[in-house]
Amino acid sequence: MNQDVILITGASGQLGIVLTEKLQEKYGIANVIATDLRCNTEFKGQFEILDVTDFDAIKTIVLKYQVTQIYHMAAILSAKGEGSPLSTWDINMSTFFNVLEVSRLNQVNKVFFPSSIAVFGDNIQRENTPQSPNLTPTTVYGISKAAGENWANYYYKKYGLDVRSLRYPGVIGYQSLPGGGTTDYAVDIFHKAVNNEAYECFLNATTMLPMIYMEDAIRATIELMDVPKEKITIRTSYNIAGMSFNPKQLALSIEKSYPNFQMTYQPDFRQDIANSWPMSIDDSQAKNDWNWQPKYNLELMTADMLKNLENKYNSNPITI
Ligand code: AKB
Repeated sequence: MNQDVILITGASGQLGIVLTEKLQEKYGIANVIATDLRCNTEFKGQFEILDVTDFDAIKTIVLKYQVTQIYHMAAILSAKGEGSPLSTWDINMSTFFNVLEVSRLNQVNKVFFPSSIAVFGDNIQRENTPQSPNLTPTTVYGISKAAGENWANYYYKKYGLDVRSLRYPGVIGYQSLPGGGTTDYAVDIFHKAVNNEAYECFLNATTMLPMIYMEDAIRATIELMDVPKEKITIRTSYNIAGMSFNPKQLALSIEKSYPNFQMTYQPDFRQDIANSWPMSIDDSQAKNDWNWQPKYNLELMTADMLKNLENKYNSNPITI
């Protein structure tokens, strides 16, 4: 079997940073090409500056390294996207079209497309949201992800391009910071807690949302990409679940280790976005098709986040 060569777009983003490291472990550092508009200063490995809106620039990198798989992680997220709806649509869609077309025309054999719980919207069953309800997303990010899922399916059916996708819940990790999402509070809160600072939450106390720990999110991604093709029955995007909680429950979980932790609530425009999203997710299709199983619940995630952030801040004190 020929060695796979992996290209990651958005490699300096919240998931991209961690995914790049895991893929380097799996495929070897020389076979993973991380790309983004900017290079993160601590990055080790092969990096190329890449603007994914530039078709020729992607093609050049794909040909230069003989890329066989693309993980397309670059996107503008839900909250940030609302500041500039039309350019968010343009960027999220044109980058994905570029990745799909470059892949189809240049023998890239697998593509990963991250979708999101943002594809759901008003009128869904919000508890245990099923795999295939009517998708009526309320953000431009959600609209672009729902459209992207259908294009993934289209490229698979029309051209046989093996595009695979997950609908990520809010992702929580200590390794990197999120930027511009509605679920970002669930990461920011930990940084404040370990620095003994209070946190003002932009969602109200009872806003239940689906979340997943970074370790589980990355493992799900790599497991899906490794599954034999014939096991994949969903060519739009798989629901995956980790845990579900609201800000109050998260604060209580943190208070077990930080009894003086203070949280206040000042809901802003992100509250309306969160209100249109599921509270929990039915991921039975992913469980049936490729044995998906999350490992982290609220308690395990909180303990691991606190331990790792305490180490991080003790060895390199900075504030956010
Ligand atoms: C966001 O909040 O926009 C993202 C997501 C759930 O896709 N974290």
